[in-house]
Amino acid sequence: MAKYEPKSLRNLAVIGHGGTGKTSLCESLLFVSGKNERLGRVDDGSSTMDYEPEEQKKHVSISSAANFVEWDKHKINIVDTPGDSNFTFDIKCSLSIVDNAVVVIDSVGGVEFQTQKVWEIADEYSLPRMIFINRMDRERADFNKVLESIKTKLKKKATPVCIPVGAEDKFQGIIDLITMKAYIFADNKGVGKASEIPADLVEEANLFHSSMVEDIAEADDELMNKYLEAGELSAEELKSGLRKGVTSGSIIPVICGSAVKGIGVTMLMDLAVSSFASPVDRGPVKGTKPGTDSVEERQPSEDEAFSAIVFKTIADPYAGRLTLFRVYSGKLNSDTAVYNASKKITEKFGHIFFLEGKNQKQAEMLVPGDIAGVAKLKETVTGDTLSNEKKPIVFAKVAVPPPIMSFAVEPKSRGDEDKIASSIHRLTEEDPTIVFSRNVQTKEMILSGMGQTHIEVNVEKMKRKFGVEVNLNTPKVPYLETIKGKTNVQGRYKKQSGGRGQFGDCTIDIEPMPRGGGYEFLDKIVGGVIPGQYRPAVDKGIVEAAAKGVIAGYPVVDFRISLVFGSYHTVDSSEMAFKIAGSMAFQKGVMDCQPILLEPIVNIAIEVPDEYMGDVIGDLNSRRGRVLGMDTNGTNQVIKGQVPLAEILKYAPDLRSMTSGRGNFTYTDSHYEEVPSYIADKIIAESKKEAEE
Ligand SMILES: Nc1nc2c(ncn2[C@@H]2O[C@H](COP(=O)(O)OP(=O)(O)OP(=O)(O)O)[C@@H](O)[C@H]2O)c(=O)[nH]1
Ligand SMILES: [Mg+2]
Repeated sequence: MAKYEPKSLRNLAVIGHGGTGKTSLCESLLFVSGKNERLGRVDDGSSTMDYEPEEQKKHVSISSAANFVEWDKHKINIVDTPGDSNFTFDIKCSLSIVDNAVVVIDSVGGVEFQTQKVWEIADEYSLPRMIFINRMDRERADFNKVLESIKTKLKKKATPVCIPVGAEDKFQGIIDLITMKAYIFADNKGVGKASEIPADLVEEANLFHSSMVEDIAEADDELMNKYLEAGELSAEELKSGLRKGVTSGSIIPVICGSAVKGIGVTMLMDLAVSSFASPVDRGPVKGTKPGTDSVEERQPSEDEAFSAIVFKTIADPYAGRLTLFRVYSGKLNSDTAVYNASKKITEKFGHIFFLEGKNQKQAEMLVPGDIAGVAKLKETVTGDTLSNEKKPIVFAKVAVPPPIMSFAVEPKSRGDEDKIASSIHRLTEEDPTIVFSRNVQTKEMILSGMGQTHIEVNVEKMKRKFGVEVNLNTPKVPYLETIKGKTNVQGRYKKQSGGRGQFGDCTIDIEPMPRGGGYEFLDKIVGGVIPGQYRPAVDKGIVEAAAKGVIAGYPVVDFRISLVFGSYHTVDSSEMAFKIAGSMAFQKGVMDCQPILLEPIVNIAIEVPDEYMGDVIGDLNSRRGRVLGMDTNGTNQVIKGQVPLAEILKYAPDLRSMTSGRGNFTYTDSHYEEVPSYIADKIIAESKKEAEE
C-alpha cells in the first residue's frame, strides 16, 4: 500500500436513519474502488462491515466499523455507523473522530427522525457533509421529494451536484451537473458510460446546473464577481468553489444513486477527494494539559508530538482487547511505548494496524489523520487520549449518557450468577452505556442500557462471547413500607415442649419517624423487668422483621421503637426467645399503625421537539407524573418533572413511539412517596399471591 500524507487522507463517517443503506454503500465503495473482490451484501450476511454475528443475523448494524479505500491517489477512511438510536453513543464516538460525514437518506422515506439526530451531532463537531440519496432504484423513489424534506425537516439548503436519470426500476444513472454529462450504468461495478444528457432531461439539468452555480458562487466573493461578469463559471472554478463551500460548511452537496447497483459511488469518492476536508484542512485540535484547565493545541503535522484519541474498544474473548484510535498529531511506529495522558500510565504498543472491517492490515507508521488499531492494551479505554509523555495532552471525551431502561437478569442455568457480573463487565469495556448493578433491596441483578434493542443485543453477545445465557424480566420496583400511626403492643413467646422451654415477653411503643429518618430503638426498661442481656435481642428481632416487611414483603422504614415493659423466666428465657417476642410484637403492632407503601420517585427531564410537547405532558400526567418546569435546548423543549419509577419502566419505547423517535429523556432517583391506596391494594394483593405460590 502506498504511503499517504495527512493532506491525502479523507476521514468520513457514513451516518443516517436505520436501513437507508449505509452499510451497503460502504460495501459498494469497497467493491467499486477495487479494494474488495466481491460486493458484500447485508441481506445474505456477506457484508464485511456488518461482520459481527448479531449484525449478520439481524441484518442491521449495531456497532461502528472502519475500513478504507484508495481512490485517485488518496486514502479514504470510512467509518460505517449504526442507524438505530439505541447506539447513539457509538455513533457519536465515531463522529467525534472523523473530519467529514456522508449522510445517507432513503429515496422514499426522505429525512427521518434519526437523520435529524445524527445531523445535529454532525453539527456539534462542525463536520463538512454531503448527502447521498440512496435506493433510487426502489419503487416510489422520488428525488425531488427528498430535496423538499431536506429543506423542511433539516431546514437546510442543499445543493444537488447530480440528478438521477430515471427512477424506480428505470433508474439507470446520473447526470453530473458540473461536467453536464450523463453516466449510464449497465452493471453494479460502478463504472458508468459517459453519454449526452437524455433529451427529456436537458431542461431539468440546466435548471439544476444554474442553481448549483449560484450556490457555489455565493460561497466565495471572488467567484461571485466572476459569475456576475461572465454569467458562467468553468468546471475548475466550480470545483474549487465547491471545495471551499463544503469544507467551510456553507455548501451541502447532494448526490444520488443506488448502493446495490453501484450507481453514484464513484461520484461519492470523487467528491470526497475533491471537496471533503483533509486532516490538515481541519486545522489544529484543542485539548488541555492533563489535570489542568490550561488549553493545549496540536497541529495536524508529523513534526508535532504524538497525540491520538481512542474512540472504540472491542472485547474479543480470544484475541483480547482491540483499541481503535485516531491520530491527531505526530507519528507512531509499531512496538513503542505510548503514554495514556488520561490515565497517566504508559502502555506497550505491539503491532499497529489499519482496519478492514474485522480484518487488519499491518501499518508501518501512522501519521495525523490515520485511523488505526492496536491489540492487548491493558488499561486504556474508549475516550482516553494517547500522547507523548514529554508533551502530554488530554482531548475532550464524548460524555457517556446515563442508561434509560433496565431489566432484571437471571441466569438460565443455576450457578451462573457470578459469570453474569464478570461477563457484563467485559461488555462494558466495549460499550460503557451498558450498566450492571445489584439492587440490594429487591436482590435482583439489573442490566441497564439505552433501550430494549441495546440490552437484548448485549444479552446475545454475552451468550456468544462468554457462554452465559440469561432471561430478561421487568425489574421489581424497590417499594418500602412504613407507618403513619402509633401503638403500644405486647409480644409474648412461650413454648413448653418436653425439656427446657422458651419464654420471652416484651411490650413496645411504635411510632413513625419523618421520611428518611431511619430507625431508632430506645431502651426504656425500668427496674429490670427484662434483664439487660435480652434487650438487644428484642431490637434484633424487630430489625429482622422490618427487613422482611409486614404488609407486602418490602422493608419497613422510618419508625421508632421504645421498649417499655416485659417479663422473663429465670430458666426458660433466652436471647432467641426475646428476639422472637420482639418480632411478634412488631408485626402485630405495625398492622395497628396505618401501614402504607412508599414508592421511589424520580426526577425526569424529557427533551422533545415543540410539536410533541402536549402529548408528552398529557402522557406524563397519566403516569402520575408532575411537571415542575420547562426549558429549551436549541429548538427542543425540555420538560422537567417528577414521576413514580413504577410508571416509567418501559418509558424508552413509549416515548419513542409517541414522538416518532425524536424524544430523549434522562432520570435520576429523587425520593420516596406514599403509594396511592388503590395502587397499594394491588401491590399488596400481588405480593400475597406470590408468597402463597
Ligand atoms: N433497492 C435497494 N436496496 C438497497 C440499496 N441499498 C441498500 N439496500 C437494501 O436496504 C436494506 C438496508 O441496507 P443496509 O445497508 O443494511 O442499511 P443500513 O443503513 O446500513 O442499516 P442500519 O445499519 O441497520 O441502520 C438492505 O436490505 C439492503 O439490501 C439500494 O441502493 N437499492
Ligand atoms: Mg448498517
